[in-house]
Amino acid sequence: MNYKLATMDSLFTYFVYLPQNSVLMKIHHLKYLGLLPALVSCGQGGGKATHPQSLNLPKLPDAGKPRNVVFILSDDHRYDFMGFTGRVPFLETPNMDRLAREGAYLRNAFVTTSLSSPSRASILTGMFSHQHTVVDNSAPVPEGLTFFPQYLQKAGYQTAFFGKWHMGHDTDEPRPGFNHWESFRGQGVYYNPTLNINGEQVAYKDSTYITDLLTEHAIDWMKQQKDGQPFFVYLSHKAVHDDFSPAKRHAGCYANETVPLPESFHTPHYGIKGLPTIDPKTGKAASGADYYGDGMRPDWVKAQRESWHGVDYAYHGREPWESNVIRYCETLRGLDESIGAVLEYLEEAGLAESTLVIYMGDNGFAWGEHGLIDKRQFYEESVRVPMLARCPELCTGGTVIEQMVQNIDIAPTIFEMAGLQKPEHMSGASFIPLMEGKQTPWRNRIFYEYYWEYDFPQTPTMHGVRTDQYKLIRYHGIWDTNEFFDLKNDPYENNNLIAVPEHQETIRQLTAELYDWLETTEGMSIPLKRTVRTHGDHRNQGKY
Ligand SMILES: [Ca+2]
Repeated sequence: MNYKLATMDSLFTYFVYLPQNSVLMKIHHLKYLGLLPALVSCGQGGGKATHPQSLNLPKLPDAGKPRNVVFILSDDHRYDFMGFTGRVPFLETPNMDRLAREGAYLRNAFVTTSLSSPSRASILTGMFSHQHTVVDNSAPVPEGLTFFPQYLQKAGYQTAFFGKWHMGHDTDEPRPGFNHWESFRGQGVYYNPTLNINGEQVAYKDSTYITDLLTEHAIDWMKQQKDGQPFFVYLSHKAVHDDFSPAKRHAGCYANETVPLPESFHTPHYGIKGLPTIDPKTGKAASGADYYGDGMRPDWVKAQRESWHGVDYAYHGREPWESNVIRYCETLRGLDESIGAVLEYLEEAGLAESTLVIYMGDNGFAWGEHGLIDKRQFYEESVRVPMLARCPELCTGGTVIEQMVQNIDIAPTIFEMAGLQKPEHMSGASFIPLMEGKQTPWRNRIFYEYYWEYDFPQTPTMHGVRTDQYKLIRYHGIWDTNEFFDLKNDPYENNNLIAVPEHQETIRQLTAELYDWLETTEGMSIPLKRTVRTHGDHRNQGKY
C-alpha cells in the first residue's frame, strides 16, 4: 500500500492515498474547507487497498474489555417505516421502537451506494464502492478483499454469520472472517430455505420461515459461547426484500390499510413534448422547466415510472404497487420480532447492558416518491437507512444522533468496541463518541456513487454530494438534467434548482468537492464487470 501522512496547519492529520507518486500531498488544494473536518475525523483516505499488510490491528490507547456485538442487517428496509417515526400510522415495530427508546436513533444514516451488494461490501470492508469494486448485485467479490470480522477473529473474537451474504450468485460457501457460517445463494427464499451451514447443505421444510430460522440459529449460537471470549454476530436478514412474504402469523394483518401517497408521487408524465420544440411565443427551443416540466424532473425518472422500478408498471404488473407496500409492512413485523428475540436473549443471559446491538438496513427504498419504487438513486428515500444502536453501558436511552452516519462507519464502530484501531485504508469513523454524547469532529457532507447495471438499465450512473442543506446529483453518460436541491426548504426534493442563477456558486463548489473526493480515493474510473447474458429489461426481455 502506498499511504502517506499529510498535515494541515499542524492541527490535524490524516492519511491520503497517493496513487501516482509518493510525495506528500498538499491539502490546500482541497478548497472545500467544510470537508476538512470530515477528512480529519473520518480518515477520508482510501484507494483500492485490497491487501492489508496485517490482520493485527493496534489497540486503542483507552481500550477496555472487548464487548460483544450483535449486528442485525435487513434488506431494503427504508429509513422511516418504523412505528415510532409515525410515517406509516398503522405500522407496529415495538422492538425497533424499544431500540430507539433504550438506545440511540441515528436519524441521518446513509449508504454510500444504494444497492444490496455494494452496500454490504462497504459494510464489510469499510470502503467505498469504487474501492472494493463490488458495483452490482451479480459479480463475485474480487479476490483480496478483507472483511472486518477477519480482524476481530485475529483479536480473539468468536464470530458468526447468519443469513444473506449476496455478493455474487454462484456460491454460498463460507467466507473468510467467520468461525460459524450459515448462508444461502443470492436472494434466497422466504419459506423452506436450504442453508449452507459450515459447508453442509441443510434443507428446511414445513413452512419454515427464514427470518425466524436465522434468528433462532443466531440465538442458539450465542448460547454456546463461553464466558471470557467476546463474540460478534452478523445476523443478515432476507426480509424485507421483494417478493415480500410475511410470516404466516402476520399475513393479511394490514390488508385493509392504506399507505398515504408521497408528496412527489405524480411526476410530470413523459414530459417530452416532441423534438425539436420551438416555443411559438419566444421562437426558441424549449429548455429548463419548459422542457422538463414542473420541478425539472429528469427524463430518466419520468421514463422509469413505467418499468419494474416504477409505480405505473411495478414489478411488471405483478400486482398494484399499493399491495406491495402492504405486504412489505407485514413482512417487517417478523423482522421486528427478530430484534425483540435477540434483545430478550441478551437479557436472559445477563448481557443486555454490555452488548452493543446495531440494527441497520442495507439500502433505502422508495415507495412512490417521484413515481419510483426500489433504490439505486440518490433521492432521500433511496439513500437513507434505518439505524438504531443500543448499549446501555455506553449510551443513554432516547439519544437522537443528528450527524450524518454511513455504512462505512460500521466496521470502525465495531473495532472501537473491540478496543482496536481501524485500519488505515478504511474511510469511515466510529460513531461510538456520538452515542456517548461526546463532542467530536464529524463529517459535514457525504458522497454518493451508483454505477449503471446491465440488469436494471433504467437508472443511470450517478455521483452526488449531500450536506445538511444541499444535495447535488450529477448523472453520467445520459442526455438529461443534473439535479440540485435545497433540502432545508424542500425536504422531499420536489424542486430541482440546478439552473437557478443564485445557486451556481454552491453548485460549482460542491462539484469541485465531489471530484476532489473521487480523485483522493481513486474513484476516477468506473469499474466494469463482465455481463455476458441475456438482457433483462422489459423492453427487450429475452430477445438478446
Ligand atoms: Ca438491499
